[in-house]
Amino acid sequence: MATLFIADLHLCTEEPAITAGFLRFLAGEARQADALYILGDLFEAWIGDDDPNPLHGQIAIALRSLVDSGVPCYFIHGNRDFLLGKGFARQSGMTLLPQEKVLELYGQRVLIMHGDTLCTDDVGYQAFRAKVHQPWLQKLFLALPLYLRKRIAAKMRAGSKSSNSVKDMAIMDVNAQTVLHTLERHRVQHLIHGHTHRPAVHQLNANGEPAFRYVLGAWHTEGSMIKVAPEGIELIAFPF
Ligand code: LP5
Ligand code: MN
Repeated sequence: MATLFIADLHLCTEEPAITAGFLRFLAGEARQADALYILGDLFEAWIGDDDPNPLHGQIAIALRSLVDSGVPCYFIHGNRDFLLGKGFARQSGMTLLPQEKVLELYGQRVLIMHGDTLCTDDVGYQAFRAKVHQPWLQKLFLALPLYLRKRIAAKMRAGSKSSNSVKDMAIMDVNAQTVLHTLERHRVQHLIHGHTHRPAVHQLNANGEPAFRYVLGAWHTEGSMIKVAPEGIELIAFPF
C-alpha cells in the first residue's frame, strides 16, 4: 500500500536508456502502487500534443497500460512540458492536476508541485515563466507550424542553457521563505517537488511544527522516486 511520485525524467529520443528505465518502472514497481504522480518535466520539451514524435506514442501506450491495470496516474506540468495538453492526457490516461495540489494520503496531508515556482530568487526565470504562461501566447505558439515551434523551443533551450551557465547555483534552488510561506498557505507539513534536481529530504518548521520537504532526483543514470505509505515517506534511488 503506497503512492509513488516521480519527476524530471526529461524523456527524449536522445536518451533511450532513461526511456527503457521508465518503461521497466511502469511495468514493474508502479503496478503495485495505489497511484502514480508525475510531478513535471516528464519530457525534455513539449511543443504540442500534435508532435508526431514516436516516443510520445510509446510513452502514452505504457501509461495507458498502467492506468488500465488499475493504477491511476496524475500529472503536474513542469517548466519543459507545461504545454502537455488534454489530447495527450486522454491518450495516456493521465489526469492533469493544477500546479499545486494537496493530497490526503494514509492520514497525511501532502502538498505536491513541480517546484519551479519555489525558485523565487531566479527573477529571470519567474519573468520568463509569467510570459510563457500567458494563454494568448500559448494559443499563438500552438497555432504555429510544427517546424517553427521546434525552432523556437530549440532557441529557448539554448537561451536557458547559456543563462544557467552564468547563474549562481543558489539562485536556481528554492527560496526558503517561499517554501515556508507555501507550506503555511496550504497548512501542510509535507511537501514533495522536483525541478531542482537536488534529491534530498529537508526538515524545517512550519505552522509551529516540524515540516519536511522531499525533493525528487532527475533521472540520469538511475531512477528516483518518493514512496508515501502508512509507515512514512521515503526518497528512493534505484537502478534502471
Ligand atoms: O530548463 P532548464 O533546466 O534549462 O532551466 C530552467 C529555466 N529555463 C526554462 C526554459 C526552458 O528550458 C525552455 C523550454 C522550452 C520547451 C517548450 C517550448 C514552449 C514554448 C511556449 C511558448 C508560449 O524553463 C531556467 C531556470 C532553471 O530552470 C533553474 O530553475 O534558471 O530559467 C531560465 O533560464 C530563464 C532565463 O532567465 C530566460 C530564458 C531564456 C529563453 C530565451 C528565449 C529566446 C527564444 C525566443 C524565441 C522567439
Ligand atoms: Mn523543471
